[in-house]
Amino acid sequence: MKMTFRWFGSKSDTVTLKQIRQIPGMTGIMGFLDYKKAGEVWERDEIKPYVAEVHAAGLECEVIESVNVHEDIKMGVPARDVHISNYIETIRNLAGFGVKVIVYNFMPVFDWLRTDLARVIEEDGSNSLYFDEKDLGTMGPLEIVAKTSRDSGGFSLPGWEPERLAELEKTLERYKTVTAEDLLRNYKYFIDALVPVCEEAGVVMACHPDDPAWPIFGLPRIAHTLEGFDKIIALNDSPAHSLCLCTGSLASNRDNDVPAIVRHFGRKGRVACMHIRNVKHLGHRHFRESSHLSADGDLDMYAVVKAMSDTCPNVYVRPDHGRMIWDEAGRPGYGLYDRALGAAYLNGLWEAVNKCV
Ligand code: DNO
Repeated sequence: MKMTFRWFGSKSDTVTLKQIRQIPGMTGIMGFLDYKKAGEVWERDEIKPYVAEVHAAGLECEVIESVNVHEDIKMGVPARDVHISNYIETIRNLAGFGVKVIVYNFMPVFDWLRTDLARVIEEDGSNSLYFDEKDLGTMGPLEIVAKTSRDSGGFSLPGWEPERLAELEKTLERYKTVTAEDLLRNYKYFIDALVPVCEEAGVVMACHPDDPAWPIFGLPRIAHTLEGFDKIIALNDSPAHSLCLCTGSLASNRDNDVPAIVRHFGRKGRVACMHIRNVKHLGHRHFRESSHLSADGDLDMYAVVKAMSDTCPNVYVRPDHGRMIWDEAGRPGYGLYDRALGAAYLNGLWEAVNKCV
């Protein structure tokens, strides 16, 4: 396990590289140029200073999350070829600076979705990301976007990049004729084009699950169950076509047995990285994000870490979303304190699992 921490860059993150470096066991970051639009090339002279800054802090920059996929690629329209060739150039550029894994997702329009970004947890006064399908009520996609950006506290939210949402109405309209089968076919076209370049450059593509783990607003979504990921993995046999298993996204759907999913794809050699966090179910399609501790949520973190240790011990890991605790103000889900506690807890589980054989 290589323990990493998501970092949004010194202009955009409330957390510093020095703070990250001081978390026990931290080896590197999962990096992001948060101003890049889907479809744009990440230029070498943009990547270089970012990576140099991370290295200067004594950390590695072997994982990038995310290089977002342009909607034209997901929709399968002719303009996709330009975006795919830009994506390929980005892969080559990142590889030139030592990047080994690129995390992305194939969710139409929306990345992750919550109905509250700071729901207070009554027991201890902390707050965390929260979802209740009932709260969507009559809220349509446009309203949820407006609410999320209002509630973001002025921080850019990964997956909610303004340009992605600027043409929301038009994009939603264009998706009306795209089925889950079309999405899978378009995915194959995309991944088949990338794989030869990845193999040559030594880069692995890691697909992140849909979050929450079911279709929303009638949009097709294909990456939220073991069976769905089996179909995705079958699109291309190369180990360069891999997964980023996010335990919290998968566990939002109670039908998903997360440790079993980790074992299934770990054994196939198709887990490149993991996001680890816990969720607490409060009803049907109703949950909040909890601390990482097994006892605080519904996921058995020991079982997750054991599955990882047994089947994919060399994965990159990051403690995913934390609660806001100790009066920290920051990007929802991405403060320092609770994620640092999560890392320490996961390190402890890792040590115990590996000594107790
Ligand atoms: C949310 C993140 C996601 C993730 C992307 C990967 O906090 O886990 O935005 O980075 O889905 O492409």
